[in-house]
Amino acid sequence: MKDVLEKIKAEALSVAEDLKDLKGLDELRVKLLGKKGSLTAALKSLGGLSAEERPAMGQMINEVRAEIETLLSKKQEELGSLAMNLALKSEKLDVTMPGTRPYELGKKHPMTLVTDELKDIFIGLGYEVAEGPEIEEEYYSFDALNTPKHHPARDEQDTFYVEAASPCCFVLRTQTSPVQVRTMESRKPPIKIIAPGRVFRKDEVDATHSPVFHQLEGLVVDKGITMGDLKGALSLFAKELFGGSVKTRFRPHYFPFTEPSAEMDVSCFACEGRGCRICKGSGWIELLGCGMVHPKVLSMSGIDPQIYTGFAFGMGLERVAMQRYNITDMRLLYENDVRFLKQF
Ligand code: 2NL
Repeated sequence: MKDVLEKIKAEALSVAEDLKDLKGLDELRVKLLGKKGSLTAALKSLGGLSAEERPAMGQMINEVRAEIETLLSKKQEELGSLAMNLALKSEKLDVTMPGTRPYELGKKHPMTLVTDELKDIFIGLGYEVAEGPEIEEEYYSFDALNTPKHHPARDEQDTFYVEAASPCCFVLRTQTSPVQVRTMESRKPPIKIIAPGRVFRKDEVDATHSPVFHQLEGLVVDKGITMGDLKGALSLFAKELFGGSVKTRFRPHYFPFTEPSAEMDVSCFACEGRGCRICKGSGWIELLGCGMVHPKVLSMSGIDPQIYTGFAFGMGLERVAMQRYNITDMRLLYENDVRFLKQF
């Protein structure tokens, strides 16, 4: 009996020594202490002993059981912390590591920036934004704007004509005015709109010209609109764009679609009117063309010039962008060089 117990103990020790995981430990526990385990078998065999031998042997078995239980629980602790350490190592997550790179965020093009800025200013002054086609009927581009057939602005030298198997002739619009003509045709005054968009002219590319550029025009038509409203609205716009201390002046000019017509200058933002390189010493920078809508233009679009009057204006957006961001060559705006674009 004693030998059997020694053997069980020795086996327990040697197997426990080599245990790698908790599963093996459970198997060992069943093998030794389980219902069919070796120690239980030893306990059962007590029945075959004499009454004198039994208590001593019983005590011995209990001692061995206690020893084995201590051994197993120690082993359980060891294996448990080993498993925990392994898990901690393999499932370690460093939250301070840089993440996977997201898509690089783009930037707005300087043309988009100025267009948005101007739109915001005019929306703030109560204007609606209108849009229209870039390929436009000759009628809306010229006739409806009091620019008759013989007018130099219709010269094929100045405009792209689009050949089309159609009764009317199409051109690439040279200004966004056709958008406003279409608005006058389709609605009754009061009309208060701006039309930003892409326009086309047969210009050679250089530092200040491009055959494709952008314009923003505006149109206000209502009863009793005067040149005073024009000057007030456009001076307010200039102050919003360049700051409250900017001055404006209106010089007489000629446009076929407005009468009277003017060009508006703003006092130079760089030298505040003293005269510098940017304003070429004059203290003023030309910003836009404007005027009172020609009565013929109103009546051609179905608005009675005896009842309604209006003013209109137009400006090149590339020029505004170049002034705003101190860009000296217009071509930079179209080349899409990321080194240039990421500065804005
Ligand atoms: C400029 C000048 C201008 C207009 C555009 C306009 C539109 C209608 C009727 C009358 Cl529907 N006028 N537009 C008026 C004056 C000037 O543009 O220098 N643009 C780049």
